[in-house]
Amino acid sequence: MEESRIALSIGTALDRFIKNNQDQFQYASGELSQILRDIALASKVVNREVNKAGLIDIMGSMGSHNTAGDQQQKLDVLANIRFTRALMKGGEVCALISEESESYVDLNNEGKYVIAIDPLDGSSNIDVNVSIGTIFSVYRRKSPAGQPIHEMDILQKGSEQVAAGYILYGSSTMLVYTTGHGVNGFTYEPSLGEYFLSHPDMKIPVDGKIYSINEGLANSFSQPIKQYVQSCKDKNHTARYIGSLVADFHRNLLKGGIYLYPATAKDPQGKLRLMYECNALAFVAEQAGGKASDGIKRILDITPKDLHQRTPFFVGSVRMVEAAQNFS
Ligand code: FBP
Repeated sequence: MEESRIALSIGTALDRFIKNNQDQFQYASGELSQILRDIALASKVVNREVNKAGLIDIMGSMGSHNTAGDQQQKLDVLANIRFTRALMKGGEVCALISEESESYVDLNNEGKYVIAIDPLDGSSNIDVNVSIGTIFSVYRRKSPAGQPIHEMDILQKGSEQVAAGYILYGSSTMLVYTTGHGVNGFTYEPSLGEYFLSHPDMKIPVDGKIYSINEGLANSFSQPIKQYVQSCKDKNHTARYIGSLVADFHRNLLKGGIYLYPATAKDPQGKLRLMYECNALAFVAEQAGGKASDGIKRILDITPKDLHQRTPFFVGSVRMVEAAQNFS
């Protein structure tokens, strides 16, 4: 037993992987690599707080509301502070778009990158110890560095992302990301404080048997959505809905499936935010061989008009998203 452990390779550390793959990136100058490292570092701090949330006064609401009028959870605010600080440090990032901030944060520097982030997604699950996540997108600014931030730097289409991904704080903590050259997943090893490559070149199955939708809202689904959900039942597909986008997305990425958050009576534009929830997962899904749309249009082709705009979201296995779209 002990002999085999001696020989056991622990795998490729995230830092090493980023370094080894830096040349894949068109603008390879180390800045994007540093941004990925900063996101990984902040996620370790957030992971530590999330893991011991029940022991420290970090549960529950902050008593304030974010831009969408949602109750801000203490961990939402903590995560927003941690990621903002980590991304401000190096000077690579010139502007930050966050679910927790009304407008973008201009970091007044020579940075060439713009970040959109949902620091803690699935906040309704924080207090009940269900998996939650962080979602991030990285863009290059369009206007010359050092000049005032311009709207064209901020309201970029998802197809302009140079990197995107998420962190899943689940039974284990994982960082999954793409820079447009496939998708790789890293598992956090807390005793070493390091992420290691555990899921190289992730691919989502072309078809699946899992559908994820909040059927509690079914009364306000459109007829086509009701028909699509019924078709899943007719095929004895399995319903799985954690209510944490990152956790539902990650399961479907591994097993095949579809996550749908359509337009509803309460949210006629859909609930999820294009800039810091859907664009990143759409990029990851497509890079893993999947598909993402608003039911009609490719998510990555949607030109944002507002930082916090919402969109219906259909994402997952190609055949299932196409089937859902065919009902629309
Ligand atoms: P937050 O970013 O505010 O947490 O909202 C997003 C989210 O919690 C997703 O993670 C999840 O898939 C969805 O909303 C759940 O919404 P609902 O409770 O309406 O099904």
